[in-house]
Amino acid sequence: MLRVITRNSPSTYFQDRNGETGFEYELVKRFADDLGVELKIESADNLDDIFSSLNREKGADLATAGLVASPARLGKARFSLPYMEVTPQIIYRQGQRRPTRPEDLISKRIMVLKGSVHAEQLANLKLQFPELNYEESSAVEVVDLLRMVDEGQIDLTLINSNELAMNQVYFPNVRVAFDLGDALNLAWATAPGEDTSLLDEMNAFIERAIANGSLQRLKDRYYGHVDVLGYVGAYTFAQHLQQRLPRYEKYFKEAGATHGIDWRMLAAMGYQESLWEPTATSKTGVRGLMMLTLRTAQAMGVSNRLDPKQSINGGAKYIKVVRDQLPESIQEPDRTWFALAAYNIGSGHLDDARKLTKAEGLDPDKWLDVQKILPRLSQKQWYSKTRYGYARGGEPVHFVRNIRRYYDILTWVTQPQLEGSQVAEGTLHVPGIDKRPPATQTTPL
Ligand code: BLG
Repeated sequence: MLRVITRNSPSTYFQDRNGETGFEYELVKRFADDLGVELKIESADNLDDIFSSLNREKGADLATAGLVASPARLGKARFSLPYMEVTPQIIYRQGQRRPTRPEDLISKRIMVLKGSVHAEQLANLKLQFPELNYEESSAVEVVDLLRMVDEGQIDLTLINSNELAMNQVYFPNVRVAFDLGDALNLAWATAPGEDTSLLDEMNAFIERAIANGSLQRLKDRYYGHVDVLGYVGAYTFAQHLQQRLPRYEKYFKEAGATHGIDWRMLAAMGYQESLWEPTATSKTGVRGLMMLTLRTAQAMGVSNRLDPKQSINGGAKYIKVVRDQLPESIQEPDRTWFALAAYNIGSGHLDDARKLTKAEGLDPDKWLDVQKILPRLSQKQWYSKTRYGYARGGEPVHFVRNIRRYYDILTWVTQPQLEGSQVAEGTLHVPGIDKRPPATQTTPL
């Protein structure tokens, strides 16, 4: 058995509707699987407890918690090869004056995690600027620090860039003031000692995960939304999540329940289509929160496309129609991505793209293959050979990619939902804080 100690937070380890998850958790789970041993996860309340567990008889074998291999920690643990590079960042609240250099931290209310490298950094800075004051707390997590900045309870905090990337979507008011110091490396930790067998295995695993690309894929999955949204997009999304989504959440849930679709998938579609704006209109005259064409709206019984309730219900009905038209050979989760593509480009064009995919020797039932071919629908040499002709084939590729990201974010920030159960309104939460047991797994559509 591999006993692992970690922290309960969005970037490390938390429960979602499918059970245990989180970047650090998934990485260490693969390590345990490779070793062929059972994984036992324990979560510590604070950083000091992590290191004392490693050093205790019958404590954890390994710690993974976004830990920086800092010199001050070398007596308490041995560190693996690094698996991620991060930058320490001073975080402030938008609307306040932006600090730009270390001197600007003087006479601000600053809080960091007790026992963190950030506390070490501030202690060093205090040698240079004795007037600098800061608090260290072992009662909070990084998400609490960000919330306190977001709500104005403290002025500043110091956290790692990956933590901000993961949490920006929950806290619309927090911004990076400046990077404090050089990039740092995150690593796994194990107890000090002579025996290097576990450490050797850890290092070999990390080397393999780097070489075979699996580490990068995991990073993309957890941090990739930042690439799609960008930082501006991430905090805009956070603002819209607080200001716009609550107005329509009820309709998404109702339509989801009526048509048997995860409401967060509908909400993700609505965000991609209109940024949750019921009066949105595209250049092509497609309108409303779910961007229905006139023809589709009529077919779905929508009389007023600008009415958000009707639009959402029409969109839900339509995605179900196009999903049901797909051949049985397309299985989940690809079935969901194909249904989204059909929603955007139409079933006929999607079928054309699948035929071109097959002709290319690729698999017409796999989204990964079909998305490569879809852009050809806008090139004459290809579309002239198809039944339905020209289409903006690149659009559904972005469409699906973005919706998948929005859906991921929405599943993090909403309560686990049991299919068909009533969920209270305004249920946005931060994973890792809500400790309710996860719901049973449902497919998104
Ligand atoms: C979709 C329709 C499909 C239709 C395709 O266009 O609209 N979907 C909906 O109305 C929900 O029914 O398929 S067809 O009926 O089989 O032809 C193809 O015409 C909408 C798309 C079009 C797109 N947004 C939903 O995703 C859009 O507005 N594109 C224009 C973007 S821009 O403003 O010009 O940049």
